[in-house]
Amino acid sequence: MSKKSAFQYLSLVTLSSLLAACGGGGGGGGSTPTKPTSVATSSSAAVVSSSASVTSSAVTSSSSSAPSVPTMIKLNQVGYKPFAEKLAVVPGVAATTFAVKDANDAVVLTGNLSAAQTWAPSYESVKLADFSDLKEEGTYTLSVEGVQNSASFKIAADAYDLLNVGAIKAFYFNRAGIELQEEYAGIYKRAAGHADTNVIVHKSAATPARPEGSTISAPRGWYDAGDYNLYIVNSGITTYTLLAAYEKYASYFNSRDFNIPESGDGVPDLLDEARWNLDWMLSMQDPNDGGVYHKLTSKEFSGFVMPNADTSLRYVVQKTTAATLDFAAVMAAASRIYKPYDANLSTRMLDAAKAAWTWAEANDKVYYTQPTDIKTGEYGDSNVSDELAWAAAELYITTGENAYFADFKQSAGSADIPGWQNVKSLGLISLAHNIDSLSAVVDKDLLKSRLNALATSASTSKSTSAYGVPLATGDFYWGSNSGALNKAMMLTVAYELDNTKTAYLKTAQSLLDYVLGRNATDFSFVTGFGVRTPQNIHHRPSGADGISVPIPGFVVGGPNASQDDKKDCNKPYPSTIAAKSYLDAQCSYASNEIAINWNAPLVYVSAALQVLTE
Ligand SMILES: [Ca+2]
Ligand SMILES: [Ca+2]
Ligand SMILES: [Ca+2]
Repeated sequence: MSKKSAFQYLSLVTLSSLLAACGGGGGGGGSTPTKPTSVATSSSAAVVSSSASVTSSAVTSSSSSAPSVPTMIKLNQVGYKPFAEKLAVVPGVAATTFAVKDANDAVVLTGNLSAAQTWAPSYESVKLADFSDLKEEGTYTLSVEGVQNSASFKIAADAYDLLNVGAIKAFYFNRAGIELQEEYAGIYKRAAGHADTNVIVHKSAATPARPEGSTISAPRGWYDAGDYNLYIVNSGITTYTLLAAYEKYASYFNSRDFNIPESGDGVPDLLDEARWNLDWMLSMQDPNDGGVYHKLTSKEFSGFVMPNADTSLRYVVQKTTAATLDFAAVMAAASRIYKPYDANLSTRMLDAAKAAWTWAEANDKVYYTQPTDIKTGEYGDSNVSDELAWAAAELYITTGENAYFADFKQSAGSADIPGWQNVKSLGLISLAHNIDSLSAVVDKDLLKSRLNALATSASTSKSTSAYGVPLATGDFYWGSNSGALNKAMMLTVAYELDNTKTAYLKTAQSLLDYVLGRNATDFSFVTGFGVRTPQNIHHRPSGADGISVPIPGFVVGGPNASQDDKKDCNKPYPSTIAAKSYLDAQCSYASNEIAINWNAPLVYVSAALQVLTE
């Protein structure tokens, strides 16, 4: 693919009408994409997990040659709020000043570049331009003598409104068991797939009440990622993150209309979208004992076909402690959040959470073991102390019963960046969000100090980084973009507890900027949002729908230093360097897949920065 064709993007005007009935002003324009439609071929790549937390061996330059100088100015391609910190990464050329020009090519701001510095993850020599002083709304470019002008970017009061809608609408596009109608899906309308009303109980999940080969009904839910399977563990952190965004920013979301089938029904659309998956999760609990099946899956990954063309048999597989505790945590949180809208549902969710908790107490070390006839994602986890802690925190907050909190073990460990396998800090988020109603059993000072320690460390890392982002070479693992966004989420949580710590907000902003273009690949990693965005995502509907432009609103996994898909990809990565290990090809499930747990923190962070920054 030529570099030029990679710049093709979906018209934001089209995007705006597609995503929301009354979304934010789109602005901008776009060329009509002409990239050939990707051919829907079968790819049975043995993806171990679509979002594995892989500890990568950092790929670093082994030579003693000088760092490379990038060719482009890198900045957030979507835009900035007027009072946000605004940084651009500039190639390490001789120039010492920069200028920002408005849409009429008039210079509106000039400033000095920082000294050149090498960013270890990309092994590049770069300078930083700080144009935070520019606060006027408008469309601009940044220029430096000797290099190409930056992509145009905007400063706008509604900078992240449309991005937030897009990130949420991606969940609608990944709904199982529903036809996507043109009214809501535009050109991405499609037939329903995977009704899942006759799901087979796999022998690994068999019980006397539900023997092997019997069937259950478990409809709805979101497809996990680029594949069509559904996994409770990954659904747990994902659904929670959306609910947490709502719990913290309810007044923001209450005024939003996402143009989904449930718009206008009196329930906030974010809660409607989350409900689609919560209904599925509820059906994954065995009512006979409270245990929760680990996943609903076909035996192997399907080819790159549309949902309705995948008619393979579907199974529920093995109840596990991790799945059951994640379920307990999510249902406990959902119970308090849906209470104002549906008291009966709220009660049902809390009862389900308690039944799950009871099962997990009696089955506290049932780890997932992939049956030999099942080849799809594992989401295995042999440490469930963090799942126990998270469920304990949510049950405590919702019920007010102090006894639950003992299992949170507040004095142990430190705050860290959550991921599907490591969820204790999700409990910290809920405790922070509910800090005004916590009983004395919680040490609030300790809660704050833990979050402050994490946020201070990230902010220090950002302040010394050549790219102005708190990311080191070791952060470029499979799904690295979600690591960046989850870090940003934790920073906003810490900032909410102490809004004198403006560095936390700036550091969160830097991570969103990173995902949206201030990175070593020149891509904005969210489909449809930015000037240069992923075109060939590893996502079955986008691969099979006959439409050249991928479905918008999905964040891709991003640079992955270990390049775990090299053996399955006939195209080479552009570089072996960690922060450049990104390949915009459908075969690249290890850098260019999408996943619900990667999109969820984009929802949270885009809402938080929209609300918290003037
Ligand atoms: Ca609604
Ligand atoms: Ca765990
Ligand atoms: Ca497509």
